Amino acid sequence: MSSRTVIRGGLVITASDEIHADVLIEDGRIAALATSGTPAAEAWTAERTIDATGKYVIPGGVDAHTHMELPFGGTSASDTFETGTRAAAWGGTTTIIDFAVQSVGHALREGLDAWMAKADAQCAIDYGFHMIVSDVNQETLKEMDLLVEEGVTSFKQFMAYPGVFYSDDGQILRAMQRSAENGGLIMMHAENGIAIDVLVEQALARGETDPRYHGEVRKALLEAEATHRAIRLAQVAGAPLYVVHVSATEAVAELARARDEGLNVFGETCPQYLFLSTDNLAEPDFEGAKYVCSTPLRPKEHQAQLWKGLRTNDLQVVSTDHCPFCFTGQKDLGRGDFSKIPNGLPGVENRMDLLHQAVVDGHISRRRWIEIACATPARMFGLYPKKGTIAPGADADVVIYDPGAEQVMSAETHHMNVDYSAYEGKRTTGRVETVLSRGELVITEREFTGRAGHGVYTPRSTCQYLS
Ligand code: DUC
Ligand code: ZN
Ligand code: ZN
Ligand code: ZN
Repeated sequence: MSSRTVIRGGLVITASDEIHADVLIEDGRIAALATSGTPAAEAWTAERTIDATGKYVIPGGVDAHTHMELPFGGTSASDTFETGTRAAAWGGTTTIIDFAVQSVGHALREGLDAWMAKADAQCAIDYGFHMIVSDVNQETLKEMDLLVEEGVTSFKQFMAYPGVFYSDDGQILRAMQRSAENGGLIMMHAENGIAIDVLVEQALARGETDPRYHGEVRKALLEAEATHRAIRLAQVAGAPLYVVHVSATEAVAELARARDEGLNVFGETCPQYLFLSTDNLAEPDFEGAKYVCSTPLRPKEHQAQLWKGLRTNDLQVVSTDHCPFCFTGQKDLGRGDFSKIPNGLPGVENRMDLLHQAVVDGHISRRRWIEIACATPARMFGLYPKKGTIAPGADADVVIYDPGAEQVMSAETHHMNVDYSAYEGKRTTGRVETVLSRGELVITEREFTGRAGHGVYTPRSTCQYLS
């Protein structure tokens, strides 16, 4: 039995177009678009009609960087796949790509199976996985080939966190060489963790224990140095590179130079680096702990360069690095020692709205909003055009967005399972009204109508900027 929905009268915005069109959805996919009011559109019949007059009709967001339930620093990120994907839907995101973690001494497969089990039957929206490679060895390298064939086509490595996720330059080079052969994409956490650990030790010895020192020891120069090194290792390996959570002006400059040289180097930044700064880290009474993440927040001056990078395409993607820890009971672990504050910020629910606010503020255009939040992450990680656009054949992952609605971000009203908002009290213009995932209503006029288990695991092809 076929089921049809038609969305009438909205402004359909994709990365490439803005058109006043009706959208016909059939059996979970976009069936057709037709200019509103024309006989072609008027002729459609459907079981369900959604009036989008005065609203935007946009592709569901693709958040290519989340950490539901991530074990970190003796605790675990507070959003489960159930709560985190529900919050994502509230925020207009219909696909996440989370990170399965390989433990040192164990196979990639074990990590992937464990994360598949955590997510299975829990998610409100579709999801995929990248694989965190913590232990590069001959077996791991062989497993990478198999995972690429199966649809886990991207691998995160860490130049930070010695003793936990850390890879040395040799391990990085080997994984990059492998990805050059198998089509995988290496995602790099670019910070010189060995040098940072020395600075952490010295800061603590001086009695510098407050959250703001987290930002001081994790220096922009050490992000830039690692970014440079990752780029050159990738160049030697003949592999593409995607640098995650870029926060420093100096790191953007490294990416821009590499791209000018014609290298396949890509960069992601996150809303926290665009909207927050070291001023937040310096908030008194340990409140700064709410803003401890890595890479760290930077002085405000860095924001202009990040916006510019997004406009000039030296940065291509905005993901959240959503990794929430409650202020009470989790961030707390680092009272008296900033290095014990679990790293990460909540944000999966806020990304689409914050980037729409950036449209309102004149930082980016509407189409660029959709490009950096939907289309490019889908193409980068092999999900396009199934995800990331509104076009015949695409999954009907669609958001009806009210561009004029005012809201105030707050822990009182958000849906993430965390006891604070990184954007508490921030006023934004624009709000998600209705969300469809493969044609099913997940949010209906600001009510959750989805269910855990609607979201399915979605295997991915290789990076579509390379083929
Ligand atoms: N950075 C964070 O802030 N959290 C989790 C891991 C990371 O690299
Ligand atoms: Zn094992
Ligand atoms: Zn990281
Ligand atoms: Zn991350």
